[in-house]
Amino acid sequence: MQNNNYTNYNMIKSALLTVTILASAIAVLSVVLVLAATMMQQANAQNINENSTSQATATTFQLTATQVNGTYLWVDNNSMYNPTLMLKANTDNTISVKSLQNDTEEHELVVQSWNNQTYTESEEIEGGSFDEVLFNPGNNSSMKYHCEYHPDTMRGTIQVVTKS
Ligand SMILES: [Cu+2]
Repeated sequence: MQNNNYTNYNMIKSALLTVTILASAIAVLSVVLVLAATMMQQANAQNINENSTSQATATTFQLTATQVNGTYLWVDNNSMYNPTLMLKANTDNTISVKSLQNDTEEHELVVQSWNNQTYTESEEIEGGSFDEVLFNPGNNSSMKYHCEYHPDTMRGTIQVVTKS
């Protein structure tokens, strides 16, 4: 009788211990998860901030000639089609143009004033080739760009940003 009680007591004790350990483990795990989620949110917020600042002060731009439903467009690294390029004033900006491997059409970037004066143009690109244009927009506030061969669809605006 005494022994039985003792065994029962031990069983209850170990059961309680198991429940306590499990509960603590779950508590620790949820704290870790909440912390991880908070840290990821902070990292994301930081990334967004970094992106918007780097965009305002960027001097390197990437345009790829791409086709969407049979229409040629320029696309940047953020999947923006015919993006507005925020070039830095009085600075040498680099505009890289790239064509896709399977693209047999030729493309050529042309940067112009609003009254069609050509400031600069790239080499012709096709079939995966690329070119880089170094361009200083001076003090102009805005201008435009297009593709020599697809001027109606591969076209966009250039904003010249003075802040550093
Ligand atoms: Cu083109």
